[in-house]
Amino acid sequence: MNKTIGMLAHVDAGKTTFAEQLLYHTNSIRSRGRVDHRDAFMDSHEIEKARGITVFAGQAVMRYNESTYYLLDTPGHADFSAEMERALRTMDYAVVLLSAVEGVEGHTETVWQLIKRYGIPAFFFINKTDREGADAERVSGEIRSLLTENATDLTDALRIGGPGEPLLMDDSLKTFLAERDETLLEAYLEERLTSEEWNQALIDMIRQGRIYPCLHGSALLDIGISDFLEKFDRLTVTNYATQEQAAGESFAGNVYKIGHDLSGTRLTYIKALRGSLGVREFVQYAGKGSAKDGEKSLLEEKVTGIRIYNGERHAQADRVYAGDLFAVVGLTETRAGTAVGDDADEPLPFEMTPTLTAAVSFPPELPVKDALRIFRMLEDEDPALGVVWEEELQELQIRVMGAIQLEILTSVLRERFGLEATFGAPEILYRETVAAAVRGYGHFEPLKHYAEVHLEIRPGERGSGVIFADACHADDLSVGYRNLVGQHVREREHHGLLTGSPLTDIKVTLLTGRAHNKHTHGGDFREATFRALRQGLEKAENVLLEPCYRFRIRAELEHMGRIMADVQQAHGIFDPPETNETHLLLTGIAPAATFMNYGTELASFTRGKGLLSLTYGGYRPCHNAEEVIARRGYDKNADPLYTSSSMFCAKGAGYSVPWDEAEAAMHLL
Ligand SMILES: Nc1nc2c(ncn2[C@@H]2O[C@H](COP(=O)(O)OP(=O)(O)OP(=O)(O)O)[C@@H](O)[C@H]2O)c(=O)[nH]1
Ligand SMILES: [Mg+2]
Repeated sequence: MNKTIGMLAHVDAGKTTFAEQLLYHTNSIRSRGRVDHRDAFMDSHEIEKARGITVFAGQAVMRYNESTYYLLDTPGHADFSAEMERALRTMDYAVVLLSAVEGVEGHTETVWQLIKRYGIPAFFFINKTDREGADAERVSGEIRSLLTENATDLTDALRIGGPGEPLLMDDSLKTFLAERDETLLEAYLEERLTSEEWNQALIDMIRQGRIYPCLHGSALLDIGISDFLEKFDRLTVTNYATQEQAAGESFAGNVYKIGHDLSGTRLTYIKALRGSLGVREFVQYAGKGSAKDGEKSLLEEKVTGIRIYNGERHAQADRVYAGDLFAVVGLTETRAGTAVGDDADEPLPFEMTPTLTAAVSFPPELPVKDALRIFRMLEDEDPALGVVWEEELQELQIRVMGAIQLEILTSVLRERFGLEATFGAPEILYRETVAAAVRGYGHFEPLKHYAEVHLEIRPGERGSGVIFADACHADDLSVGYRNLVGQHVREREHHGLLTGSPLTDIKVTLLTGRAHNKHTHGGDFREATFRALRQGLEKAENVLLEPCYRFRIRAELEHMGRIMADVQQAHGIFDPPETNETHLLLTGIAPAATFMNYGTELASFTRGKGLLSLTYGGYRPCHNAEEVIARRGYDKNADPLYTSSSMFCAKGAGYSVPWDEAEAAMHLL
């Protein structure tokens, strides 16, 4: 049986140490490395060793009893949440680690929300029971009161019998299960279930996410690890087709990561969900352009190699099957988070999205195209990086989650590419949209050029980005030119008028346009489209948007007043607070700008007991738009990329018409 499992937790809970133990216990590695000694198998990158933290979701393979396990270790730092989320989505079962001293922490809550979002069954492991102040029972109580009522400790309540014999449950565990299942309750009261049947009920309830088993021990001192392994192995099942069955089915899988090996070979990491895939076979998937164009352009490419990664090393495979986790060579346009194969389901969009932007500086002697090539490669691996090259400003920008991510990027650039880059202070990534529909007109006609474009710009749904539609009559403009307008609308993120931030959540419709059969040249429609867009914005009510976080705050009741006042002060909004005798749960939405560092403040006045978990909450109208606009000092009339005026031609010479007169001068009505 193939099972993909992974470790998730707040930073430093012991994920990597725990993974190391599992590998050692299954004879997958000969000696136990240690994070503190810089020789942990899963923290194989230099940067990870040097800092003692996990940055990249590493993977390893182990065999235990009848099963093959693909083991994923994930980063615990919030700045690397996107990497964590990519790994999480491929897991059949998740293992959430907590420290028996610190208990549930802010990021544990974030991890937990994602586990629920993707419906992944999970186990808890309360680690570090060797430390002073450790209290597994208290932490298991915290899990129940803060995360899920359906968690139960199996360390003592479930005993391992002999090999092949069922696990033995004590009465408290049976009651716990029976309380959560009516048919089980009846059977329990009538005492008609065998041990095997109880085992099966437990397995099913875990798999359905109705029960979350909890175990405890010390990864560092190897306490409770073999117990965890045996119980975990017996209580988890997957139903991937057998190799014989899979061989007869068509292939489908999810891409969970893009990487490059040391020689620069592009790797597509795939989790196979159905069927099988062999070297030299072709796979079908939606190409890179698809996301931008809104329509699917299907690509078919040949698999030239398959690798099973285990730490830094890999083994070649000729064929892989449903449930396998592997890297494929030969695919050029795959993207993390998308499906490959025949009619595979498109996975959910990612939840973790950067809210900051930073400018990149690199040595002037490095040609821009070389710098761009490197950043495009990194963006290929981490699409959240959103690399933007502002040609006219000669500025490279990226999107990031936080300052630690920038530090790591600096090291990655130095070690992998020998590039000494520095980053400007990360700033909030604002965006702009329009409040109501407007029409924009653009005309471009210097001597021997010609293009005219009429657009409608209307507000779209939040989170929809920029959508293009073509409503132009075929008699007005040939399909080639109409497509060209669409391409220019989508080819880059367009600047808004207020701050020059990217436009979003708008629908741009081509109403009509005109070309000249002699004078229209390449580039003319780009000019006319950009001018039409800009002319429309001049007339529109422009709205500045800011990124927000969805927050969850857990704290003791006594802090309720202070916390609610703080949220209001930060221009956040909250749902009705939920309370029990001791604790408060407050959820809501707050601007990233005012709330991103609230965790530190909360920790200080709650003496470390208050928990803040932040996930991306989308864009909303900016709470201090005027202030931001003034601070940015963007001059809409001096943007080298855009102008809202149009060009007309008279007596053999082109002349410019300002936006507020251009509409009347258009050739088409
Ligand atoms: N006392 C004690 N220390 C532990 C235990 N498990 C891990 N540690 C220590 O805790 C620190 C963090 O351990 P890691 O395994 O790197 O934690 P992690 O969750 O992988 O951390 P990130 O990958 O950075 O999120 C290291 O110094 C470990 O030696 C344990 O059971 N007991
Ligand atoms: Mg780690």
